[in-house]
Amino acid sequence: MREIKLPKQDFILSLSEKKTPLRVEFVCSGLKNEDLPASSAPEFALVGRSNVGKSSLLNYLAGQKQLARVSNTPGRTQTINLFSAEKGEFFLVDLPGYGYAESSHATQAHWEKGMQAFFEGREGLFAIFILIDIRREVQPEDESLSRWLQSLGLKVIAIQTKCDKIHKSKWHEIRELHAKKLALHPSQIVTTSSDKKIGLSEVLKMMSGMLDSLDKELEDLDNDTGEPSK
Ligand SMILES: Nc1nc2c(ncn2[C@@H]2O[C@H](COP(=O)(O)OP(=O)(O)OP(=O)(O)O)[C@@H](O)[C@H]2O)c(=O)[nH]1
Ligand SMILES: [Mg+2]
Repeated sequence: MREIKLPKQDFILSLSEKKTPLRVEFVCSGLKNEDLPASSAPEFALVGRSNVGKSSLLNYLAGQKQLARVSNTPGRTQTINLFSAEKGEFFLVDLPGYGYAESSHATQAHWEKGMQAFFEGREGLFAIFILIDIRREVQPEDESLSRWLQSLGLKVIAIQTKCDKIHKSKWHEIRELHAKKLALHPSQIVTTSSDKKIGLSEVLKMMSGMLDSLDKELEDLDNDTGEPSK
């Protein structure tokens, strides 16, 4: 992570106040870490069950319709897809989903193996958005993934998707339930709808907060080792 260029404080501050979509560009796709260019800035990955709305969220954040491929058929995204945001200040990664009914044990095992290597080995990766369909209960796979990612030292935030499908009066209660299952605080959950364009500024605020705490952690590390801080 030390070779990664962090955004400057004024950029992080402007991100926390931003109300418009990000400038996002596709960089490349790959099946594994080695297929991707080396990390040059902090990276956020979108992870979650197939069909939960990862690619739709990426398109929403980017204010574009077809940047990432969206489909009704689970299993649409099959590769690791890297996108640069705000001219390379940070990166977004759209990942294949897990846990759709038709997938075989072999497919699931393959997902786990491929993703494990990615999460453990990707140098710039520091933050994960776990997406949960607001209408669904948190599944055991989501739960163990959240705990495992946190144990790797990655920052984890949950994003509830498709909130247009549930009346607003229920959001608070579901947020508490989802948070508990995912071993997160309710303040680490954002409620969104890519269809109805709800939640963009909250997601950007979360990103800004995560970048800010990464900046502070690296500064503390530098101070601990006696190296001059940035
Ligand atoms: N109502 C509603 N539907 C949504 C929303 N977001 C995504 N969808 C729909 O959910 C389906 C799956 O969306 P994707 O974005 O392809 O889901 P994914 O998580 O990328 O799926 P995989 O690539 O298969 O893992 C599509 O039919 C989307 O139109 C939302 O906010 N509201
Ligand atoms: Mg997808």
